[in-house]
Amino acid sequence: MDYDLSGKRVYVAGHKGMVGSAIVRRLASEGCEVLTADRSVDLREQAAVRDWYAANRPDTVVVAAAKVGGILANDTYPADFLYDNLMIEANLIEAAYRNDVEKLLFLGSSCIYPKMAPQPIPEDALLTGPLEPTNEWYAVAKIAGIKLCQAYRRQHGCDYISAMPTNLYGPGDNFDLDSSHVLPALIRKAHEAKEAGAAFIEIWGTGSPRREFLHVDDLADGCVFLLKGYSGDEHVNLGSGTDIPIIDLTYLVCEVVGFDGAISKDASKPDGTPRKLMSGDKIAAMGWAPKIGLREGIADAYRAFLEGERKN
Ligand code: GFB
Repeated sequence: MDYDLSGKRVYVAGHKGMVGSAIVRRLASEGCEVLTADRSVDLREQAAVRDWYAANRPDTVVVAAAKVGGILANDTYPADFLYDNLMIEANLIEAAYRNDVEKLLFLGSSCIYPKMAPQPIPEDALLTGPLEPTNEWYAVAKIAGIKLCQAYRRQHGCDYISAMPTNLYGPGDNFDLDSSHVLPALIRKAHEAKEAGAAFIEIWGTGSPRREFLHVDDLADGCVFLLKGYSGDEHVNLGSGTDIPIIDLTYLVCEVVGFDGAISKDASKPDGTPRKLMSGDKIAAMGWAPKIGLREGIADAYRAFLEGERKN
């Protein structure tokens, strides 16, 4: 039976982030009460999380809080990516159990899959091979989150589910060049080069890795779809169904931004996994599909970037 969100107290953990804020926007049409915790609640601290749950009594929880970053940040801060994410998810999931939360959605990442997984990657490729080294710390934490949901379901009958989003982008993204993912980095680089009349922009690695991108508003829609209609043990992939080489993505971003200079490659930076296109068959069979095309989505992300710049 479908889970009706109307009238529920829905806690969105990580509401200030790109993903959490998109989920809050999407929940506005569900007739529920959205709960958020301010920054004074350190989600890595068990007592703080337990106290917050006891005081606020959510019915439903979305675990969109995480320490996230692009390939270089993942590679540079392995302890932060592993420890922070383990603590955040363990505290949020355990406190949900203690406080009789009816339904919980945990968000992971497509980097949970083996580096050389078959493409498109089906859900059952999990734990079938070695991980990509640049992000294995983050991936291990996210795999632990999936397993926590399964363990609470198995031992205590909790309706905790997991979704694995592909590479995300959109309004609210991190545009800091050292810590961001590729798409916001390219938007910023192309924009600044256009403004400065520069001859070229530089991208990291060879440009040949392929990535799949999903606009965060599509992700939020998929999350609400799963919250309402999915109660299975296995995690569900949430992607756009197509991938693109980084070099082609760069051309597309330059076109949208209006920068027509050259593109150079910094081979000292890592490529990461060669390809991670997920299979969307499982969620498609349930009746969900993304709506926002890549070009349209990039234009939206660029608009959000310009708005942010104007505010600063
Ligand atoms: O988005 P990204 O940082 O993360 O990089 P991953 C994707 C690809 O774009 C890599 C290349 O091959 C990068 O080398 N790239 C080219 C750039 N230019 C740039 C640039 O200016 N900035 C960045 N950041 N990349 C992350 C994982 O992997 O994906 C996380 O580290 C998480 O754990 C996330 O899973 C979704 O796709 O390689």
